[in-house]
Amino acid sequence: MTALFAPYTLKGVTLRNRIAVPPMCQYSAVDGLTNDWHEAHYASIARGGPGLVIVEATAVAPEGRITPGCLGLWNDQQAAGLKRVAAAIKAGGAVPGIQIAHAGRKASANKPWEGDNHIPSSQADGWDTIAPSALAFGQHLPKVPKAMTLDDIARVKADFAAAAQRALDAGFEWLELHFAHGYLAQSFFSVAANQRDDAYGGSFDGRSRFLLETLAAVRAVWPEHLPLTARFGVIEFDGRDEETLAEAIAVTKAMRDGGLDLLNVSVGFSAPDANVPWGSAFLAPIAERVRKEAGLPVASSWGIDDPEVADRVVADGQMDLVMIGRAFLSNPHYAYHTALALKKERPSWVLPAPYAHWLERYQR
Ligand code: FNR
Ligand code: 531
Repeated sequence: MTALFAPYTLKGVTLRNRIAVPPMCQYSAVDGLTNDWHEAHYASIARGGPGLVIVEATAVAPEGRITPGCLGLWNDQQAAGLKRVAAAIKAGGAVPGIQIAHAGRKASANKPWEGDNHIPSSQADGWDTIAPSALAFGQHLPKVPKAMTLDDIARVKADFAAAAQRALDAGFEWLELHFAHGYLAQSFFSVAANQRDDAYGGSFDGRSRFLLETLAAVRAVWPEHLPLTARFGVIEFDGRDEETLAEAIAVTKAMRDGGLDLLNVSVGFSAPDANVPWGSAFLAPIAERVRKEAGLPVASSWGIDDPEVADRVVADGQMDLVMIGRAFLSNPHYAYHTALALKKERPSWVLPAPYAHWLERYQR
């Protein structure tokens, strides 16, 4: 049994293997609603063999979408569409997960192939953005957000809890809070983006408060037997890596104590001038450090699609789950082909029975 294809149990959920598909925006929604594309896309990925499929960043409020094409989970109609997506993922044999998010000052942007730029609020499909402080991200996202009031903060925390409840009712079994990639929660933690002088800014405790209180609000509605996880940028590659990592590990310990079951280790992307050392599995050593020092299971991603590399990062204890994204866009059966590449010939360990039965008996 290779490490990568060993089942994984967290709380009351068992994944058929260690391969997870991380959230990947599809920019295909209207008013936050799913459509045939989302059902076809997620169904195709799930039946290709991963243990877990996490639905793309899904906004907890209209102004929390990154683009007008993002999914939302702030009303019952959106929940009804996502219920079908969760069922399609489960039918494929994968555990259905969803990432709930608020884009903060990175919201109101157009699609990457339309420029990845802010849409002016004066345009029909643009809106005013909110953030910890009235500081723009910069470069292609120049809009200055409104600094959130304490009422805004309370409302957004409640929006996360309400979206978590809707996700549970829609049949999702794995929840990921989007605390990474320069969006709202990450920007509260960032010394560059958060220059508040009240209880939600300044010191480490101040900059951690929004994350810990949002986690607590979601923990109160998300059942103990289902994994409650977060994706969090633990490093910014901005020249302050040691300080950032030390603080990130400290807040991760606090989240673990607050009921977080697993951390999806990622990059902060809090400022446009990061010097990210892109490369095969470049985050794996960082994930390993968080796993050991914060003492909780971790997942991570970024260029881990080579079968031998994916198997090794799990076998070496660097992470418990491997998040493999773009490889699944080019090959929805990536998990099955990786099983073959690792000389695990038993499709029944990877694919649903209707496929496994015939593939098992007619191996070429
Ligand atoms: C992403 N990524 C991403 N991450 C996240 O936390 N929420 C999201 O909704 C998205 N959306 C998204 C869309 C698209 C088109 C891409 C390519 C990526 C990041 C993604 O989950 C993953 O971490 C990266 O793609 C790196 O992993 P791979 O693709 O190198 O395996
Ligand atoms: C970040 C990314 C950067 C470089 C390569 C792939 C992905 N993602 C973050 C996504 C949106 C798209 C870009 C989210 O977290 C929503």
